[in-house]
Amino acid sequence: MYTQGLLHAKEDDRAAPEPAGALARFQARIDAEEKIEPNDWMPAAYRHTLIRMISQHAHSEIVGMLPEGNWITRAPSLRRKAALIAKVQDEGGHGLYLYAAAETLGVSREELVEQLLAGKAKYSSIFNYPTLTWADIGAIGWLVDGAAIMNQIPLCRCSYGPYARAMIRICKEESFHQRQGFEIMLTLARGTDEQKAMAQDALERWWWPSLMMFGPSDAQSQHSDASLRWKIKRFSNDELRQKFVDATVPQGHFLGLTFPDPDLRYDAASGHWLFGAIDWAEFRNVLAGNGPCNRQRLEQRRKAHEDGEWVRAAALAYAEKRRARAAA
Ligand code: BYC
Repeated sequence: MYTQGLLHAKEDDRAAPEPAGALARFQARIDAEEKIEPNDWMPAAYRHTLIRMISQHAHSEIVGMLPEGNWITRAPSLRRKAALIAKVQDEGGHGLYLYAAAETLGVSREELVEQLLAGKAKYSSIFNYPTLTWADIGAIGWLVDGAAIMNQIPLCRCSYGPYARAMIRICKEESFHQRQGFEIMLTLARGTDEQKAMAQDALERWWWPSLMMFGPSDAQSQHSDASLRWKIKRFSNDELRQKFVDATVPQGHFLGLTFPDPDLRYDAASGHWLFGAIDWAEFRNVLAGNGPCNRQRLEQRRKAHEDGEWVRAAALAYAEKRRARAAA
């Protein structure tokens, strides 16, 4: 519904020449920290970068509901169950705001969902790993939501208005998610030996995939230069990864847990925690569709989409009935 009037963006117009002087004026607005709004002129490549990023982000929220949804029926108490249901529901809401933000750029939600279900769209690598124990729900909140916040707080200052505004609310909710995850880890870490071992095992399995969430190293990142110039991104992938490591390692030590990285050490000269080499072959493999859960995640999304067909049909019929009644 947000795409009306913006349908020109549907063709791939990146090769078309930009109007004379428009590019310089656009960059001057960006440099002056003005927000770009849906009906403003923007270079085709800027529009396409945003559609790519916002849609990947929306898909990540929607697929991200699956690994945690898997534990709703097995949460260890009513309080934990209520918090987990609310968190998963928040993620569905984030997906909706983000699809709506993408629609302001001239692409429809139906089209984006079709791309996801056809296996043509990317979503965050992290959601292709399994949730084997209850401690994984703690580790996801603490590490995955923690990494997401580190990446997403700067997106509240993104140059594209609708994305920046959507991110403000999303970040507030993500920070609650991060705290509930840390609290689960704290409870387990202070629990029985078995519970502590469960927390340690979850940290070992989620640590490296969480570092991969920030994307390839700066040397390998194809899109960072343009996105930084356009102030879509405010920090590079490696800068954000380092901020995350610096914030998270002391939290892990507070929990009394050990990071699965023999090279992890504090460097007093730079004030940073230095970490070992990331296994980029594993990252590429997950992106290529061969992670532990890629196939299962897509199958579950396709089934959920088919099961929801009657809801979409009923909502459309209801809207049509209201429209007809209003017109009568
Ligand atoms: N997984 O040139 P680069 C969440 C792709 S959290 C999969 O550096 P860019 C949540 C990248 O798309 C996660 N693909 O790209 C948390 C590109 O491929 P294409 C969602 C990845 O855009 C908790 C290629 O690799 N957050 O939602 O400058 C609970 C080269 O990368 C990944 C967002 O999406 C990855 N980890 O930087 C529930 C935030 N990393 O498109 C939900 C917004 C890279 O050329 N997005 N790729 O085929 C961003 O900040 C940036 O897009 C990224 C990548 C930092 C992810």
